[in-house]
Amino acid sequence: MKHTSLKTFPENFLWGGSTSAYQVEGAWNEDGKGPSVVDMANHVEGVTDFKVTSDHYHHYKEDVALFAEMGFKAYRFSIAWTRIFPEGTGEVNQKGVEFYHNLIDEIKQHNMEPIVTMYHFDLPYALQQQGGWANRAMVDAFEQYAQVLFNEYGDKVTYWLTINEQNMMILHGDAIGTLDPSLKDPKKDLYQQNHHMLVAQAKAMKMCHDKLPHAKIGPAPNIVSIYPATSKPEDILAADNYVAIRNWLYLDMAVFGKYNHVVWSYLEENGWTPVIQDGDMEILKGAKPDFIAFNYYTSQTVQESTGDEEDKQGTGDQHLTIGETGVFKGAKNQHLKTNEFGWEIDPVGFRTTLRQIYSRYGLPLIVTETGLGAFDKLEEGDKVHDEYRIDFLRKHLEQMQLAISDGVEVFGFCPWSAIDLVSTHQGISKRYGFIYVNRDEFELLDMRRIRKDSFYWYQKVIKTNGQDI
Ligand code: BGP
Repeated sequence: MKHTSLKTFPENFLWGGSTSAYQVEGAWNEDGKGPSVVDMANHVEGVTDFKVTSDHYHHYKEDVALFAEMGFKAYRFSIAWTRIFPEGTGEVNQKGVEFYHNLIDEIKQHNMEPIVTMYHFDLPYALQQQGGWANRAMVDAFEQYAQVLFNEYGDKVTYWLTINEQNMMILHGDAIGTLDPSLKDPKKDLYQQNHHMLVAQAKAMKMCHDKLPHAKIGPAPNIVSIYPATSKPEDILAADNYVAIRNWLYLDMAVFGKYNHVVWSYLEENGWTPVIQDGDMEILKGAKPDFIAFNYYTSQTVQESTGDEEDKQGTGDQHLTIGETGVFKGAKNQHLKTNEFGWEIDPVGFRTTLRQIYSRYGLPLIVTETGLGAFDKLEEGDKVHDEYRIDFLRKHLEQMQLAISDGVEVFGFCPWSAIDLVSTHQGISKRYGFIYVNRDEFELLDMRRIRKDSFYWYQKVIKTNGQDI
């Protein structure tokens, strides 16, 4: 649909940027922090681990000042569960609690809104050793953790995100480093984990509303449009299967408190239905998010499953499609270009995604991640000419404005990432930030912060509230 006049970005729109604790903070074992599953995972050969990353733990004041200079209205970051509870439960680590007080205060002093992700991939390793999310006790552990966060930071934080990309942890935990390699029947285990995460999320949303009437809370899955490879009805059905398994399972539960029927029958068919305790469905129905946060990097295209091993081919990357025999098969979209890592670039798909989520749930939306990973080059005179990133973000913003003009309610945009950080499995050289961090894969160099060209571009975008993109 064409618009002759575009709606402008709303007043008080939350322009910002995102990070996650384990990818940006470093200080992985400082001030009492316990190890998380990503600290203990085997790291991909040839790329850095998560021990130092961008050392934001020690540079947070400087970094927050740079975000403020860009004009950020909001900064989305995550709290490392293992700083608060080094063992996942039990004794609170006061130094960890203090760090996030300092960070939040710093953000607020610069007139930015803190947007807090409670859990972004970094499950305490101690909990993993007790069975991780497959263990029902995790629901209580998360509740206890949520309680501490709401008690400590509740009067300073308005926007809470429960779990980052729960769907990617379930579908691509091997790539991200959250999958327990010792699992004997991973799919069955994963859908049990999924159920426990959904119950834990529902309890956290309810607790947030009970304790903090002014606060708003929502889930933060990765949601993207799924295209059929052709108009062949079987391809369309395959896309319908995948969209339910990848997207709607998570949001139907968060918003409506029910299992998506297509997914439920798929779980039954495979013998993967989770154990549901008495009272779980009431808990799930009784919690309502105030908004939906979502991450979008690329659309995905699928076709009919051919029923052979070829269906399952894929790289294990969280943004590339792996098929499932009898359900769908990943396909290449001939109309899209890819980035240096093979991810298809699809700004129009971003508009479609925004429309689809809003039509289905009717809740306000905030984009908590999108962005372009690239091998940036630091040039003479401390310059980083990342016009490819500007181009990516500009095209996505144009489409977001079109979606707003289509009537979609969007209240914020926090691309990935506010500053360079370590990718889930492709190292620090896969950079996303507006700010360059001077280190290499294995050499830390001076870690100085350098404003990229995209920094100045985004500054102008924010200053004009998206009029000049
Ligand atoms: C999302 C995650 C982020 C982030 C991003 C980019 O799936 O929520 O943590 O890392 O993808 O992916 P990658 O780091 O693999 O390039």
